Amino acid sequence: MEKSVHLAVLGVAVASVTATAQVSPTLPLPRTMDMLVSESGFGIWRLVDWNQDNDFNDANEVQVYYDQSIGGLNTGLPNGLAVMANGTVLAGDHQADTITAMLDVNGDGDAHDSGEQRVYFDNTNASGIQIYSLQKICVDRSDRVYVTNADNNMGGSDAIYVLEDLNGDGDCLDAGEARDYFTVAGAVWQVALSKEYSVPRDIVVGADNSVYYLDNNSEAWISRGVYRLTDLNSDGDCNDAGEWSLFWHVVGAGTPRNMGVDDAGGFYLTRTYDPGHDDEIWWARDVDGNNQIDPIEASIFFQCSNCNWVEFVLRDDGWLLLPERQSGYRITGLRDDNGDGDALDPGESRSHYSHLLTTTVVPVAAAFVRAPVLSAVPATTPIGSTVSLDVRAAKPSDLCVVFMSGSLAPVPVSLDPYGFVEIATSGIVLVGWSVSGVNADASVPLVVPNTVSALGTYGLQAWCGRGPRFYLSNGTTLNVTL
Ligand SMILES: [Ca+2]
Ligand SMILES: [Ca+2]
Ligand SMILES: [Ca+2]
Ligand SMILES: [Ca+2]
Repeated sequence: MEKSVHLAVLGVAVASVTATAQVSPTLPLPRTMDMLVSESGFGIWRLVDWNQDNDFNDANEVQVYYDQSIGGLNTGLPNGLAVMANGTVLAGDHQADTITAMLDVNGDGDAHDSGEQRVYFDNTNASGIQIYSLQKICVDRSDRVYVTNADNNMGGSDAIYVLEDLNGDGDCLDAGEARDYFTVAGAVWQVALSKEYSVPRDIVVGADNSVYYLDNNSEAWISRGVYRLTDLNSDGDCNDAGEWSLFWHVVGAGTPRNMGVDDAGGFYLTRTYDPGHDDEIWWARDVDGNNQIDPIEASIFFQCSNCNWVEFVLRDDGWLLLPERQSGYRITGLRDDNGDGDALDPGESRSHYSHLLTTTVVPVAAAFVRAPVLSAVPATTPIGSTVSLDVRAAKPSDLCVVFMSGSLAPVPVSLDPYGFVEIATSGIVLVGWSVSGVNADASVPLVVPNTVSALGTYGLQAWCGRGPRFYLSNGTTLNVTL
């Protein structure tokens, strides 16, 4: 069904209609733009590849997004970093166990201005949820925030909490807005052995809409690896029978540290062999659909004898970016260009950032700013009808201008530093413009002439932004029929 395809593209908006809506399993990764990198005791950097040479080493490419000494709210040790659908940046502090929300409302490139930062969650919340050792956060397609908590002998439980701003006031401090999503049964500090029963660490939402978290305990009691959480009875948690299962048992010496998931349901897992920092990335996919990774389904994607990756993020163009603290501060990019299942071939790994070349960033966590997304609703329409060209911009109050030409471009054309022109570059016409609302949504109507000469397929693309940062959306098509 064509319509469901477009609803899927607009998955965030669709899924927010009802809190329990199940989302199509074919949702793409969010379109990505600039890279955000958090630094302990500082805040958030914004890395912009202005000259689009696939690195962040050129002039002005390392910018301050949020300096806690200017913004006023401390981001502390920001272990968790995630970006919501309307561009709000969330930073989870591992020390104070708070989450700070930041949004560049006035479009000047930072989140220092009045009203641009607020407490999104802390332990004063009216729901009574107490976080003792915030590990990581992630956001699902309905803007629900998942938080991993490891008690680490400081109290509380090894658990996953879910935060949801039900009253829309911009935080999750109100009653009922934070709740237990999953508690690891029996997970208490093992006093006699001074060991953790479990350590929930990284967390992602999979292409199947299940939540996957990495438990990197020492395997003294329960298996180490990736667990799959699926709320089968839709009661809002995964504590019921059958809702929790070991998805990927990670055996052997290397401690799993971070993970990511791609559009095709592929899982990436970094492993470290401290203290020598021989790091590896493993890739796996549940090919036979038995809801677990069998040994034959996992293989090595990359290895490095002198790495210490602290984070792992996937960009929508296929690059995996790995910020690290080892032999200096750097970001390595990996991409499997020859499709053989690894990034070990010549040219498949390259430096995207080195502190030796530009401003020093000491990375803790990373995430991407979302790029604008355009869809025509419906994408197939008869002559004489009106189509809604829906844009999800990178943030509220962005100008969104929609253009059209006769087709998509055979090959996207780079337009530094604004992304790629994905529609045919001859015969481009202006369709219209709009300004995104508080949810970063904008809509431009297109009236299709009621004439057979309008029949055909067209290419459409949006140009969105404000202040210094404009960016092109994806290209999409409109098919006009009788
Ligand atoms: Ca660059
Ligand atoms: Ca600002
Ligand atoms: Ca609220
Ligand atoms: Ca349940």
